[in-house]
Amino acid sequence: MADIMEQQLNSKTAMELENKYGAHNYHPLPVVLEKGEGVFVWDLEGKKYFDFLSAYSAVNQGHCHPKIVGAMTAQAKKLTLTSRAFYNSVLGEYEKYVTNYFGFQKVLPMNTGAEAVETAIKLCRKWAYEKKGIQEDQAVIVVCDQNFHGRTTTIVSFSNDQDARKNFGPYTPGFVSIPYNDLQALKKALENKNVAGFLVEPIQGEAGVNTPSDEYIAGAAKLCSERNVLLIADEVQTGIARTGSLLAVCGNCTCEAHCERQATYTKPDILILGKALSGGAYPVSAVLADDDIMMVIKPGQHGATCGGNPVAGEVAMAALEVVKDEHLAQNARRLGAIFRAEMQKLVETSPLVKGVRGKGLLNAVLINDTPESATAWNLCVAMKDNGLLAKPTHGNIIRFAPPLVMTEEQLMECVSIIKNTFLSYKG
Ligand code: IF1
Repeated sequence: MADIMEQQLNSKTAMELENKYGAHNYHPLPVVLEKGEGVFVWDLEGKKYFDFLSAYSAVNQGHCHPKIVGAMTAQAKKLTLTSRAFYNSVLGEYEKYVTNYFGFQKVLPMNTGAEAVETAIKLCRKWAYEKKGIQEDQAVIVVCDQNFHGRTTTIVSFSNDQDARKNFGPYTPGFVSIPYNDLQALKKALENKNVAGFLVEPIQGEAGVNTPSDEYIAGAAKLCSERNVLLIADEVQTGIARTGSLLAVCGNCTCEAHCERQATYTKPDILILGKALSGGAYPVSAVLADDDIMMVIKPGQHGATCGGNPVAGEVAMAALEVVKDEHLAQNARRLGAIFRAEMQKLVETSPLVKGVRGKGLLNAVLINDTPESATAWNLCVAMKDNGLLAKPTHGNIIRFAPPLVMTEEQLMECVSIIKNTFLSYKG
């Protein structure tokens, strides 16, 4: 311990410590963050950056939002964890709040996004056997090519990303993968009477902000409903106002809280939330469904030590209040349109950029080079040096996803940093 304490902690020594003592399961951008506030983060040398990743859309409400941190610290001083062996004074209040907020009868509280996805898979299968009448162990769940739903063994079993799944077998059976944004492919897959559910991201984040047609989710819901198949929407990354509506399945609705007034809203049978459900302050995830689905889970059949803990409940209620109070969905919608328009100008002026896509403040710029090239990475390092943090996905795509509390003035400052970096890039 002495040598660590003797070393003056700076970015160099911090990276060396991670390299020496930590598993090498990530390849971070060479920056060591020590402080965060709103749209800004600071490294160990005090350099300030715009955060244009938001911890992969977990920090939608901005870093260390005082309302969220206040709720967390107040509860943490009272009671942090009881397990579900007993009731606690926060959980019922939180469950009522979050089910009303999103318009479902029940919630099953978990901690990480992957845990929530696993929960949804188990719920769908159990419903299939006990309600739909599919023969036990025969249930099939349809997923999409280029999906990302987490990193557990079952979830990577239906990934087609070799990095995510190779040498983690044997794999969990019971999944069929079809092309994304292809309703004919879904219709064909649903001819199999053993299909229990369709698990889909309304926008594929990791695949490079793969944005489907406006009709896709509603069309999928119709096909599923006609065949008594559960539509399972994974909104871990797209939810909580990120795409300019409360949920991406709200379509083009400008809602900020749950509503069914808008014709564009597609209510999934099972809704999966995570990340910004806590504003990035604490691991909180949730699976929402109505009674006819959720009540197939009986006491002792599913759960987790920390699922539904009182700190998570207070944090999530504060985080969702911030989304409404600060009109984050509207802000994401408005600023996202400005950002894509500005990036489109870069498409026309820079040979490095071949496209921009996204919705709300979940956007990506397609770099005009191969996925194997280091161009996107080098551009991110150059943007870092110019005070903006973003990270490539799938090699030649740069995801741009700032906290939704950003102002137009700050956005335009970031646009300038991005444009200046790209236009002065020498490769
Ligand atoms: C990492 C990716 C994004 C998700 C969706 C479930 C989960 C995620 C749609 C699981 C998590 C995170 C994982 C994080 C980086 C990030 C990510 F690059 F890995 F793929 F956002 F695109 N459903 N996505 O996006 O939630 O268990 O992580 O809480 O693995 O470094 P989790």
